[in-house]
Amino acid sequence: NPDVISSNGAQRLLVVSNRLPVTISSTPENTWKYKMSSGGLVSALEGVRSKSPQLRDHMVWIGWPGADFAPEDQVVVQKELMESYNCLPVFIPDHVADLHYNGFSNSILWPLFHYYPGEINFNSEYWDAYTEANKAFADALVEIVQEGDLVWIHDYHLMLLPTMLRERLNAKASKTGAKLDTVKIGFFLHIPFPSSEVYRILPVRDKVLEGVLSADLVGFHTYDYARHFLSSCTRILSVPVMANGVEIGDRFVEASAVPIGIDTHKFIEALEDMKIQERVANLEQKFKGMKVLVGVDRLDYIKGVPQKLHAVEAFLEKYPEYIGKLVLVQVAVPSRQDVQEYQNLRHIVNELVGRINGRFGSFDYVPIHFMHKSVTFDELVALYRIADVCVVTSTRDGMNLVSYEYIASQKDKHGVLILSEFAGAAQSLDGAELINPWDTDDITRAMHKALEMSDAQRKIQHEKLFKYVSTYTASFWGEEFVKELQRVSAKQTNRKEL
Ligand code: GDG
Repeated sequence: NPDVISSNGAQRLLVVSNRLPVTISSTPENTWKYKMSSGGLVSALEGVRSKSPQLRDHMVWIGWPGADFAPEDQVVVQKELMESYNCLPVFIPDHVADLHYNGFSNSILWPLFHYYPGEINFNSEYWDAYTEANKAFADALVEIVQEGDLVWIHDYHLMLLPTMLRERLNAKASKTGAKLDTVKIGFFLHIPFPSSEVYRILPVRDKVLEGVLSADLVGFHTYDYARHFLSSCTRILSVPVMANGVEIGDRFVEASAVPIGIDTHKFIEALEDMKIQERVANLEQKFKGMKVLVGVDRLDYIKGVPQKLHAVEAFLEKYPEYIGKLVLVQVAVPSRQDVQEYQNLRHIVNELVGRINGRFGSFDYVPIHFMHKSVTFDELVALYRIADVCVVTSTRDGMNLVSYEYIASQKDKHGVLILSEFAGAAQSLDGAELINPWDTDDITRAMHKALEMSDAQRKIQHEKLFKYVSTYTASFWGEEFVKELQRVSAKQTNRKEL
């Protein structure tokens, strides 16, 4: 039972995600090296921490540390993570972690929730590992959760955790008399919640919903996802559902849209950085006289990279005057390479890039610059900055932060965003050119419109988008969710007292 933080009356926020935001490696001296990772969730929570004095220094992050460790190393790693990073590791045997992450999470829930039911291959070994990993989290949490804590659980890897935790807290409360019903649990889903007609394909559809329904607040990026979740609850569990939540016995589980954002400031500051400005000048020189389209995606089938490539091919066919004058710079970050579908996708994309470059390219002209690797943050910002158009063709995407980052990086430059109507971001980003990624003509039409758009029109559209992105930031999201959790918690308490 690690000494997390003594409760001195201040409310604590326990953030739970599958992966801790710290990478651990061993050194030749047999010690451990820790590196804090950056990312949307990390900056959102930094925002919550810096803006909520009440929660400052009272935030603990709980998650899997990325690998299993020998028992003697577990003790050291746990102590060092806790002391320096306020992180509590949940140790999971490697084979369970693999079947939980690559298996049930990424080979079943991920494809199904993104409307690819054909890709799922249900097996009970995956499900057992998913259950076991969620139990490991619940067992670790019940040791440290105290009266009045806020527990914020993230994403599809941990959908059974709210109920597993609640059951353990109830058992502990009846043994010790502690008022653990004052603990509030929030759950946020970063990916879409599919229509109930798709969701009900899942063989364990009832267990997964029941797993979530002990949360007090369930958050989604969009109202549609919240609505799909509520319809699934009525249809599958036959529980009474209202416009904003589900009634379970004497409890009300609120389902809300709390859309995420980015750390806009980080991108705007980067534009002032001399190193990045040099890189921008360098790239502008390289692509002089050309129009640049940019794409930045994990190489994942939901991101619609083949659809984007087909559209560029069709565009060059339809508008041959652009041959030699238009490039697509596509960063495709390797992702989940242990999963078969991702290997297949890589072959499809390689073949398409080769075909298009072979067909339209020359010694002096390469239409598709394809990078199957991740680039540094500086390089990413420089790329966003030089691009005339950013193209997002996800066939489904919880939100899509790349579109937000492009808008931030185009401050005062007014590049155009082409955005799939199937990305959550399409519901917030009024001013983007929305397209249906399954309709190649629609994408090529939008590309042509974006490339030919007048400066005045680009300015109008970009300024609207920029205002939104710099108002609804990552820290705004984090604060909103925590405030909402505190608010629904207060409602629950009042309800009980009535
Ligand atoms: C999930 C949901 C939802 C990408 N390549 C590089 C790089 N990136 C960074 C981007 C961006 C992030 O990765 C990708 O975020 P997205 O939101 O676009 O997509 P997912 O990874 O699928 O995230 C998604 C999100 O969760 C949050 O809730 O929006 O819908 O699927 O920040 O910049 N960063 C660097 N080099 C790269 O090569 N440095």
